[in-house]
Amino acid sequence: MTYDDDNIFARILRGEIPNDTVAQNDHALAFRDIRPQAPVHILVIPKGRYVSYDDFAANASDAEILGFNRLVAEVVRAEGIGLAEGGAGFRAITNAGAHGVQEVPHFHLHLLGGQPMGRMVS
Ligand code: DGP
Repeated sequence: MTYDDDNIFARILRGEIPNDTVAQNDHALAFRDIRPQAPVHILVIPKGRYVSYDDFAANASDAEILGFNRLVAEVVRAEGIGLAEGGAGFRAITNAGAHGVQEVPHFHLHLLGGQPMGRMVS
């Protein structure tokens, strides 16, 4: 798995392309998707160079994994969609590779909410 340093999210992380940042910490950045599929559609990405979820899960440090997940929790809470705060819930999804129809080859988690998302798997 070769990481492409010219992918669009790498360029966002370098500040070469503007983004609508929601929150960030030392290890991850959260920003609004440019083509929202729901009232809340936020992408959470690690700041490190990981192509896909499996790449991140296998190779990121404990601190990176913790930082990423804590940012997810922070965003969910701030958007009012988390169950812990009485929100109506959300969908978290990540696409990987050709069969996952991944467009941007930098690992990202989609957080979708603000409306019922419909059944995906029965
Ligand atoms: P996917 O790789 O298929 O999981 O989806 C990539 C998502 O990234 C897609 O929902 C659109 C979004 N996206 C693509 N380019 C940009 C961009 O330049 N800025 C932002 N904010 N989102 C983008």
